[in-house]
Order: sequence, then structure tokens, then C-alpha cells
Amino acid sequence: MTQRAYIGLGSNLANPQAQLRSALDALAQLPDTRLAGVSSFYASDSLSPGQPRYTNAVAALDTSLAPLDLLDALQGIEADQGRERKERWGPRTLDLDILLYADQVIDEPRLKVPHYHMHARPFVLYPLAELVPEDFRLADQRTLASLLADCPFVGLERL
Ligand code: A4P
Ligand code: MG
Repeated sequence: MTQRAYIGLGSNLANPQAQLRSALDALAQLPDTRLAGVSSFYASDSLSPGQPRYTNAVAALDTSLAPLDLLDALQGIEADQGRERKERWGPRTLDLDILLYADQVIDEPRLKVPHYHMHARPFVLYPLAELVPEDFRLADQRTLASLLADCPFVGLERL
């Protein structure tokens, strides 16, 4: 069955905008998957001090890949684009996070959905808001509008 998933894209190394564009091309070519929408790109300072600024975006996928198969596919794209996992939260050429997968709540060792921290990150919530209806709710019934109200558009630059 086809499900709607939202993917967070982030990069702060090696021409971040080009990294996001090639990641979007790769997402569009995933098996059993359609790239249904892409937000604007946004720049913001890294949450980890002393790192280059990030470029972030959100993509909507209609996919019949199961959540863990989708995670495998996303990690394959990260690896293809030269991602090296040296340190948690280290700078990266490409980070692909499954923000939401239909209205599922997933709590497995390799996969937590909704993505932890997404509820309070402007570089996730504002691009997501471009892709969903105004009355969009998360699985816990919180509306995106209420999350946005608690998450000011501060430090975010729409590119
Ligand atoms: N994993 C669990 N749940 C998920 C999920 N929903 N989607 C597991 C993707 N992966 C998920 O991820 C570590 C493990 O999380 C994976 O192996 C997977 O099994 P990772 O991408 O290797 O590690 P990470 O990204 O360094 O850690 P984390 O906690 O995902 O970091 P964040 O939260 O992504 O933070 N500042 C700005 N402005 N913009 C950014 O995008 N990103 C970070 C990294 C810091 N500061 C930032 C930004
Ligand atoms: Mg990540």
C-alpha cells in the first residue's frame, strides 16, 4: 500500500544546495516511490557550535517501501553522497531523516518516527508546513499550526 512519508534533508558540507538537489534526484528514483513535493530550501546556523551553516528542506514521498526499507534506501543515498559517520552531530554532506511515515508511531532500535526533535526545529517545521494542509495533525493529535506557534521563524533564511 502506498503511504505518504516526509523526509528531512540537511547538509552543511561540500556545496549544501547541490547536495540537496542530488539527494532529491536520488529520492525521485527510489523503487516503488514517487517524489510528491519539495519545500523551499532554508539556511540556518548549525545547532552544534562552530560548524558551517546548514541548508535544509523537506520532501514528500508516496512510497510502498516499508519504513525500515525506506531507511535503508535513505542511508544508501547518504553513503553515495560521501557521508562519513565519524561523530554524532558532526558536519555532514547529507543527512536524510524520516520525519513522518503516514500516521505511524515507530519505536525500533534503528528507527524512531516521528523523528525526535522535529517538533521544535524551525528548519523542519517551516519547510514541512509548505507541503501539508493547514489543519495537519501529527499522530499525537498536535496540529502543525500549534507546533509552529511555539517555534518562531528565528534564524531561518528562506533561499
Ligand atoms: N534513526 C532513528 N530514527 C531515525 C529517523 N526517523 N530517520 C537512526 C533517520 N534515521 C533515524 O543517524 C543516527 C541513527 O539514527 C541512524 O543510524 C538511524 O538508524 P545519523 O544520521 O547517523 O546521526 P546524526 O544525524 O548525526 O544524529 P541525529 O540525532 O539524527 O542528528 P540530527 O538530529 O539530525 O542533528 N542544524 C541545522 N541548522 N540543521 C540541521 O539539519 N542537524 C543536526 C544533526 C545538528 N544541527 C543542525 C542540523
Ligand atoms: Mg540523521
